[in-house]
Amino acid sequence: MRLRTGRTRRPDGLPPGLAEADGALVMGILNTTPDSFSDGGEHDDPAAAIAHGLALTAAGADLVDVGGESTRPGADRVSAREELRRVVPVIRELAAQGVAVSVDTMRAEVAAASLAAGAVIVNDVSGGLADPDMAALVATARTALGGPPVYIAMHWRGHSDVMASRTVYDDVVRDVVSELRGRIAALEEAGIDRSRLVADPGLGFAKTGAQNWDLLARWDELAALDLPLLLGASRKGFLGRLDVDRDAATGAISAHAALHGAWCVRVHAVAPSLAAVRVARRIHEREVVPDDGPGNGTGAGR
Ligand code: PMM
Repeated sequence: MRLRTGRTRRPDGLPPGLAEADGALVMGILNTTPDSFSDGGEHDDPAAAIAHGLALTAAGADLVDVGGESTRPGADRVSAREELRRVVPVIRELAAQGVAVSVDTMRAEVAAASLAAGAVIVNDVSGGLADPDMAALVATARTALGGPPVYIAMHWRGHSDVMASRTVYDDVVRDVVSELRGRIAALEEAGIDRSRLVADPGLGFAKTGAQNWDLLARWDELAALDLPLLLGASRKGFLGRLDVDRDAATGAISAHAALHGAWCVRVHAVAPSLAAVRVARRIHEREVVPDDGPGNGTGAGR
């Protein structure tokens, strides 16, 4: 069986160290919200959020994704002012400490302030649909690295209040790919260089559980977008139905994504996904593990 549909594609505009990294990256999730999917309320004071961001990095996250607005189904929107208050001080401090930061926002105003505070990636779950000013901002903004930011465009069909009612597709994978293609074309038209773009199928956003599994199973069709791919499965509801630990299930999905050439996995718990991407990297490299004597390195001599 051929596991990979191609080499891992990665965007331009990443900090040194991540630009040339081989295999999938791990993005740690830092929600500074009182009401997110799974970690809401844990990091809504800046000091606690900064400490958690540093802990994600210490655990091996390559990037930290800072979000100030919950996208949980049914969630209300927060004001731009509140979103700015939540994310900017956290991004400023993490970036000052050398962390590669992305900002999870649908607002151009928040993206601009976050890039000025040191973020290098804009992660927009609406793919530019929620704010008509987003694409132009990303096209013209410059990060502290000197160039335009990386822009993650996720497949999206509407805000949290309506997305559960927008799960009708002819064929979910074909429709998601075609809707993403439309977005990518519009973003390029607005001046964003294709080399900075990352696509994301948006698991759980206007998708049923079965549709999420279809998107995972038909990875080759996502890869045909010919862009770096990010996957956000972490702790989402469809994993709960497996009746296993959701972080362990997330790690298994990270292995699937990394083996198929994903650029990045977005996760709450770093350790299971770090293990997954390292295993995938070894398989891809077909590397001979240095001989550490008889046995398998567990010290059991088996
Ligand atoms: N999922 C959530 C938030 N942001 N961003 C991207 N690019 N992809 C995702 O799948 C995604 C995201 C919702 O999950 P959370 O509330 O646990 O962060």
